[in-house]
Amino acid sequence: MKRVLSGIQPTSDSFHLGNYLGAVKQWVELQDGHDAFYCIVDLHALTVETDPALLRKRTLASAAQLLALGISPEKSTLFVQSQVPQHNQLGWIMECLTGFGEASRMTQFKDKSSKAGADSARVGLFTYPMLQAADILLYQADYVPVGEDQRQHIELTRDLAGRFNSRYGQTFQLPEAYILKTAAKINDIQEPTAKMSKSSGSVAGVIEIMDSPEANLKKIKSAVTDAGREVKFDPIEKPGISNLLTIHSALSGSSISALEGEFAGKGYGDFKAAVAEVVVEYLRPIRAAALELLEDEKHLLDILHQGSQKAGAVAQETISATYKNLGVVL
Ligand code: ATP
Ligand code: LTN
Repeated sequence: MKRVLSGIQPTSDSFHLGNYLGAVKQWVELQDGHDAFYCIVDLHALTVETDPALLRKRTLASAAQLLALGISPEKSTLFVQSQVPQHNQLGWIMECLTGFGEASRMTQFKDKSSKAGADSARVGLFTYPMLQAADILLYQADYVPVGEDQRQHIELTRDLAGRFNSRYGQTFQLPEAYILKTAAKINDIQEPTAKMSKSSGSVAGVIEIMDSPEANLKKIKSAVTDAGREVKFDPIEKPGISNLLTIHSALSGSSISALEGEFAGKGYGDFKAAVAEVVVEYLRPIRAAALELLEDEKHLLDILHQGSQKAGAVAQETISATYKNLGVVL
């Protein structure tokens, strides 16, 4: 069976529709027929200022949401990064393989460090992609389901794996990014040329899974639209409407062209009301399931501990092989 690995940061109380459509929806689909590992990457979340009580709360909330969205602990291994210390061990080795210039070209680092102000950005933000490479290579993953913004990090991971293999002997599987064309980038609904994001963007532009149905209804009805009045997919001229078409299509399963036909001759208001209905009804049972899961903390912790044990066993095999090939005395 092919291996799949992906990760998500517990940096917010709620995942958003971009996280779900760009990544987690594919995680759920790939559970069938693949050996899947899904990781809540709490160490990555430390690259921004964190509060201990919030980190704990958000890690548990992430687990509850992933389960509510359809990740099954029977089908896949769901775990917490910090509970598997081999991630730090391989992370260091990846840092020692990466060039300073190579790391400086990572666009996520450039974006996030410029927002923080170059001097206050953390060193951990700079080495973030090397820890991510370790996450992936530890599990010998074939596929990494992510949104478009992560493509460069997966390319770096492949480069590092190839470099290690050619210097020290075959050790790592070269992973492939698994990115859907249709939902690779969901945009902010208030600023439809920017990515919907947990850490930036206005609250009004981000559709959160844990938001109340009423709040999401209101947000979508106030989404920014474009000039003209035709509901047509045109990301350059009509970024707002195109983003809403993408969201509707991904959740309802109707094709974009069928939706264009359905709303021909109707105004933006009718269209936004329909998008709101689809989103709110899709998310309603998911939010309820997540809230219910959050009431039993022990059950969530049990699932995560079991996952971390399974993950740790696989990770240890890779670390042993890596150390042996490096010449570390064992
Ligand atoms: P931040 O904006 O704080 O970096 P994030 O919202 O990008 O956070 P992550 O935990 O970094 O969330 O990402 C989890 C997964 O969701 C990744 O695979 C990422 O590519 C995907 N993703 C995030 N935002 C979007 C989006 N707007 N459209 C599609 N996929 C997305
Ligand atoms: N960098 C990713 C989160 C992430 C990840 C991973 C994704 C950390 N480790 C391993 C895939 C595989 C992000 O910012 N979205």
